[in-house]
Amino acid sequence: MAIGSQPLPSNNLPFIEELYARFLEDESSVDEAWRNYFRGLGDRTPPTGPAFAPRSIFAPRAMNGAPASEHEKRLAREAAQDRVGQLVQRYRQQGHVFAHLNPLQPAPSSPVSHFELSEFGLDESSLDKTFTAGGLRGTLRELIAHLEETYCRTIGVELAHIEDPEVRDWLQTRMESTQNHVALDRSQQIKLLTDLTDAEIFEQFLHTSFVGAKRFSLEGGESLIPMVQLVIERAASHDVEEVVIGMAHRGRLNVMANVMGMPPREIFAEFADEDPNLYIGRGDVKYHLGYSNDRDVDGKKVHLSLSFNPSHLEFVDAVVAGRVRSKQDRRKDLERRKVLPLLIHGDAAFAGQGIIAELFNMADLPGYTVGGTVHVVVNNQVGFTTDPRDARSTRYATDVAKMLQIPIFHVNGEDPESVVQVVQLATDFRARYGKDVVIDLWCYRKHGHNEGDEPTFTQPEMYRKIHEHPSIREQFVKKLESLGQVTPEQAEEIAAARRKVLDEQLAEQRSGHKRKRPSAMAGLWAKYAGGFERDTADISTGVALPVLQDLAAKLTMLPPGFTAHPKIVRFLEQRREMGEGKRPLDWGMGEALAFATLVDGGTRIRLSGQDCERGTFSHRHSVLHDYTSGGTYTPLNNLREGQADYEVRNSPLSEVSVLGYEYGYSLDTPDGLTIWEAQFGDFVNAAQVIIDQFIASGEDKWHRLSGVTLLLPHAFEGQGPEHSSARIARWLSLSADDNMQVCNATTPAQFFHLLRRQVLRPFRKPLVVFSPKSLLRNPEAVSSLEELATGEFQRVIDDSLFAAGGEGDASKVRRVLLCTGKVYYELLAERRDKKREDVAIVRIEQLYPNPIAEIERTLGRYPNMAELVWVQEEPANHGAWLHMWNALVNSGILRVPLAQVTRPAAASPATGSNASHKLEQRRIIETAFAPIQFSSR
Ligand SMILES: Cc1ncc(C[n+]2csc(CCOP(=O)(O)OP(=O)(O)O)c2C)c(N)n1
Ligand SMILES: [Mg+2]
Repeated sequence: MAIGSQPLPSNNLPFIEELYARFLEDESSVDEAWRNYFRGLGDRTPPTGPAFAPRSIFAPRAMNGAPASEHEKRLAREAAQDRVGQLVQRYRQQGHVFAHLNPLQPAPSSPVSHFELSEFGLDESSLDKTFTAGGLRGTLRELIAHLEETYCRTIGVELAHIEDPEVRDWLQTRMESTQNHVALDRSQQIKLLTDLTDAEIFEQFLHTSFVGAKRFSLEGGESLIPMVQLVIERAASHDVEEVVIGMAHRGRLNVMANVMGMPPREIFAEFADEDPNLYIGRGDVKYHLGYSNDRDVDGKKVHLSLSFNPSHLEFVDAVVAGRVRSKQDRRKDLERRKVLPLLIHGDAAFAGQGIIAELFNMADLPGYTVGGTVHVVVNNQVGFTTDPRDARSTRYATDVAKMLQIPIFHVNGEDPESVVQVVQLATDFRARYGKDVVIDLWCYRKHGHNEGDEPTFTQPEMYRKIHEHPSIREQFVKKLESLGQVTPEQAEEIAAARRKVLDEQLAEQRSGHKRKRPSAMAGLWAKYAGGFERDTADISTGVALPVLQDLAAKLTMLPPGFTAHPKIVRFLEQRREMGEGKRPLDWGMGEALAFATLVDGGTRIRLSGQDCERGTFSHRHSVLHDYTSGGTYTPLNNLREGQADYEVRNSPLSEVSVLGYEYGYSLDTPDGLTIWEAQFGDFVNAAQVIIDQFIASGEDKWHRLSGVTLLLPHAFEGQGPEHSSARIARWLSLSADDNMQVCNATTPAQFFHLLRRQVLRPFRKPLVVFSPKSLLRNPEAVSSLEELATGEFQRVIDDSLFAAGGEGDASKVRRVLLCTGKVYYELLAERRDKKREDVAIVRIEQLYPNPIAEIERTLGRYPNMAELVWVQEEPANHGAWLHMWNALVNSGILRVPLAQVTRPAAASPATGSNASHKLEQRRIIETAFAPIQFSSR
């Protein structure tokens, strides 16, 4: 019926007519599916008549002169027609509910109709009448059979939430014109069988060769392997040149061996784990490692990267997205077609982890889109020991994806042909619309959560079925046998060939092959270094005065006809005066000149964070808005032809996904400055997993470097417990092995040099900056242009009163106050008030890596120092005190007693009362200058 008699989606008539007109002019201008359809129409006359007739929502009026009975008959016919239309719609919208998705349930014997005819006012008497509805034409019986086959077989599709009729039509046409079948030739069938065999044999081989070792077997979900292969192949046909894959534990080793092309002997060497000295305190487990390789797909090269991944489920997704965006930007692939992110999820994690919703929210944002991600949920219907009933409130594990206007395909993983069909639909959808797409791959988990786990404690019934269940490969072999495509001997040959390869690889490994974890330091990264800071020379980060003056002038010019906000006019005027040397530079100008000199010198910058275009504290104004037209202008992107890009993006209101994204961006941008700014530093703990699992430990675990830079506004200014502290102590407790740089600059010049140092040194480490709030406008926290023109970032700043050229006499100093950040200016004011020339104030601008040598050198300049006092405004357990105490004591440089002045240790970082804050702050400043009882005396 339907195909032979040309089913026609008619619910978007103008669209179809336009397509048809285009087809008549030039056949190649329309999609293949439409081309075939229109060709089938035959005589090339524009279609008219019932199939194209728009349906009226009004009942037609009686025609003049027509006999009443004719009119009534016609009304009845039209009413029945409408009811059939509703039935067609219902299949399209809800057919998935009846699809046979769960391989552990028997396939239903095909019913006539899953929907009750009576619900639509129809009955069996209509079954053999002909209808035209929803673009389909045939008897009701034929229509139902057609729709059952398309929507209720082993593919269930959700598209009712998609508002755009063109998108729904495209999907419906693709599915209904084939009844969601795909014709596979023998070579494709053999390829599928080979992939399934590779997947199964690999797990069996590990099972017997490394008994009891954890591998998170893919068995029960082997279809993942052909599915991923097909995504890559289909993507290559759409000219995708790179695929970045993010996935968790389940089946990861299988993907490494059978998709990524990692030699199995390398995986076996990881299992053997023979050298206990190799990774003491370092490295990661084998099912977290990354890998990359080139694949040849029909003569096209596709580069594959599997991102390393922590145990924390789903967080890598944000990192993959950022990596993809960086790769696209580097290729200038602004249509975002050439690099494809492929994320493989678990059913429980996908439904449970909130970062999934955050990422879907980012999917279409101009600053974050990656042109669509292909998501595959390996839905084994269990999460560790937890049933879906206890794991989610939704029907499907994928329901969160319905927040986007994208199709969700559910497929029974035991129907390889359907697996091929959904991969084609999904990958073509991404290529056509540049949006995400989700495949929910229904399968089961043959063993427990890992190989040492007993699943029948908690899922006895399910596992009774699983134990009796033939593998996907066995079932597919049977099917191919019945089709006469393969003999049992041929199927066994494929398996034997695979076993032979694995045997050889194991023999190689056992005969002394040493594991070679791939180096992450090739290609783009070859020029950069991690390791220890002491191994990297400092470089001068000054910029010649005339260049600074020229850039300052360009930063403050507006294009002709641009009307700036009156306050912005004044802001630019002040910045111009700073550039002309008529005014000292404030913090914002220090930052703007750091950015300007970098992009002018060819270094790309990406800055993202909540409201960072203007800046939370209105100090940045990177993007200017025309006061009359609303147009925008970004001075940092208009410095000169050929400059590097300055990309600044207001982010969605999320920390964890955005920081993960920017970290990912930094992984593929060693030659650029990638910055994430928190609204207030206090909120950074919403991204704690990205900090602990990636930023702090990525180099240790995976030897992957990142220069991601975090700006975390921090200081005690009476704004309460959640607007005061970026929790310095926590950052310092994560600091070891020179894993990151933790800094607290106090002048615009220092910030300027710090930002430039971050990208101009070949040393790549994450940088955490406790950035200021009140200092942004403190008239003392200023610098001169000359300070930007010469020198470098100073890890420790000596007291200028006693430094060369200062008025003080260092020999009179008895007490040295060590501090970091904004409290310095308060201590300075107090010393001025108290006229205390016996107290020096030394600023620690780099808290980690510990600048012990610089501290020792600085303290050595005070020959009569008798007391060393660490002063901080944070409670004792929240600031740098414990870390500094530990570092100073262990360094052995202390010659005098050390004391601390801090707020008392506290559960919450700051008081909610402004008055209490002021009293506490006063006490700190006063105590810093008062006699102190040294406990060590
Ligand atoms: C954020 C996080 N919480 C908890 C865990 C512990 N954990 C590891 S695997 C797992 C179950 C995952 O289930 P699912 O997502 O369905 O994947 P499957 O193992 O079934 O493939 C859990 C809870 C984790 N790794 N990460
Ligand atoms: Mg699961």
